[in-house]
Amino acid sequence: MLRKLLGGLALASAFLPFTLGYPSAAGYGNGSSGPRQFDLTLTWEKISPVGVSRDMVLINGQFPGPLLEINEGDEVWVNVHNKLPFNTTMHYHGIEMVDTPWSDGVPGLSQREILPGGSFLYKWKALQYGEYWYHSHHRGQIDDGQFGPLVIHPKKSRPTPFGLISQDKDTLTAIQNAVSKVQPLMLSDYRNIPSSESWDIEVAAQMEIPCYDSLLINGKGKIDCWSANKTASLLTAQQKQLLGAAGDKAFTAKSCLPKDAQAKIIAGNRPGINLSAIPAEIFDVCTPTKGSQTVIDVKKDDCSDKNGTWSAFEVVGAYSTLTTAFSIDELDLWVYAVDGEYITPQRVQAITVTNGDRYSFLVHLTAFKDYTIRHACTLPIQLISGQATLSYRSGDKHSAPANQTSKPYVSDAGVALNAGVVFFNQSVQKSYPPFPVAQKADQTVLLEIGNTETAYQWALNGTSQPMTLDTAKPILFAPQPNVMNNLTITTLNNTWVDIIFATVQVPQPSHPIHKHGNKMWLIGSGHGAWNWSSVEEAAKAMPQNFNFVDPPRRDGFSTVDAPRDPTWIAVRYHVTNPGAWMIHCHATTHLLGGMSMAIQDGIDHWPQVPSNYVNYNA
Ligand SMILES: [Cu+2]
Repeated sequence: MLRKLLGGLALASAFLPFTLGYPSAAGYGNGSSGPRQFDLTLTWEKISPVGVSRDMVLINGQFPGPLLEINEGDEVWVNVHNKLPFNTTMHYHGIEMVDTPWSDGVPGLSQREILPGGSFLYKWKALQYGEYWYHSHHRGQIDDGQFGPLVIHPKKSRPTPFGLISQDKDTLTAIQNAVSKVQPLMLSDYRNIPSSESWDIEVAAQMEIPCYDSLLINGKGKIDCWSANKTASLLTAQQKQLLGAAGDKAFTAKSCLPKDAQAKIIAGNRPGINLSAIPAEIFDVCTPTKGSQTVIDVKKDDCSDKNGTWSAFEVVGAYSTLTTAFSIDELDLWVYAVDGEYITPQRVQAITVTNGDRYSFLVHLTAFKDYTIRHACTLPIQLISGQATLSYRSGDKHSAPANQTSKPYVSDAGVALNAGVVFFNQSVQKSYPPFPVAQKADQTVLLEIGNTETAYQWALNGTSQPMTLDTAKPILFAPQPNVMNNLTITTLNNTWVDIIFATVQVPQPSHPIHKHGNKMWLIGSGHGAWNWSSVEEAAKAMPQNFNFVDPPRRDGFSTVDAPRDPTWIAVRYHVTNPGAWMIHCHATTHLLGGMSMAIQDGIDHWPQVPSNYVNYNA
């Protein structure tokens, strides 16, 4: 087994820069003279990420899945083998799938489900560069561990922003070497039961159950039960206010907002809520474990300059529900790419990471010691944190004093510990090189987001997507020209589209909205009701709320948290990639609860779907 594994790694490294630490998938074919190919075998097995056994999805025997390393320009084939006891699909998050929309991995939109025992060959071309991830797009399987990182190494001709970090030649060489060995940091929230069980509890309780057992980094963590005193000392003003409004005094033993407060305030005290259907383990009973911790070793090597060593990381928000503050003690983070694309670097000490986000950053290590990597929940519903270790040595593992404690920048409540701590600021995120946006749109779509029948059912525009979509004939195989309704948006090729996400129900949490098929620009956001017929009209009335010059560009944007009054965001995109794409909230239970729509982009230019995809499981 070991020999086989090493053989695979050696083969991979013959063609690609070998990423130390995080295991790469043993791909074959080098992508230029033939397709770059991977096999991903999914199995359902008992493992213990936090020291307690549960069934999880393993990908090629590991959780999280192996790193897929690809070069820009490669033809990519990913053959997914489903040895799980249930149906599944695989989605390549942020990959635009130009001319191959049938490989996007969304059941009912682009493919039929992969049945147990079946395989599906995803074929696409790597026309982008940067850091991405792949994950199940079926039910709550992300929460069962079906995800892994994906890196596309850029062509040499790509302009890079590293000259804005340093102009020293040796430093730039070290930075380039570090970026070619970028290491994934998969951040996830973890519960000790399968996602299907969580969903059954939600349905029985008629409300969501957002309280987690652990926060993991690269699949490792522990169950850390804080004392009542520690939890009380970390409560934020908003958390105290929520407790007070519900008539509660304290967070639970798992440091969660109690379930009765969730029912009263978050779930709006809707009729039908049944708190007795929620097992005590979900909110109230905390049993600590030792668990395990990810250690990332960095040595002085070809990423070193005269002052220290550069190391590059890709943070992936593989969360189910939570949003966190990510930081590494004592280290500045040079954020150089967001959702895979270069930006003008921002030098920060912390990054807010939500579901689906990717941030690529460099650190410059100058002192040999252990640095704690942290993520701590910033949502009001729970106080929880997770850690890993970044261990910097001169080369000999024992050459530095072990177990020196580093000093945190951010607390276990996700709060900056001193005034010098700067968070990454998306509102001033600039594409590098600049990527201009159109000044006017051809089509405006207004979506009013909120709950529908129950507190666990959600909609982007008044109608929850039924779960029967999973087994429906894929929309890509049966286009519906001119259809515009609560579950479908239709656009024409080479047009510009504005989508306004307006919160009409308050209180309303922030929703991480992800679009498949292309990136979008966040051209505006604000508080108050959206009462305009177009962005143009709104921008005339409140120009300070809009940016048409250099707005941030990503494949996902979060709506503005609306605790009391309505809020809105406006995104703009260019239809250049015809196909059936999903737009949805990336919080697992919101997607499960129906918070998705289909976009038939460029329906006047849809490609012919190859017959083997049309006929798959037909
Ligand atoms: Cu959501």
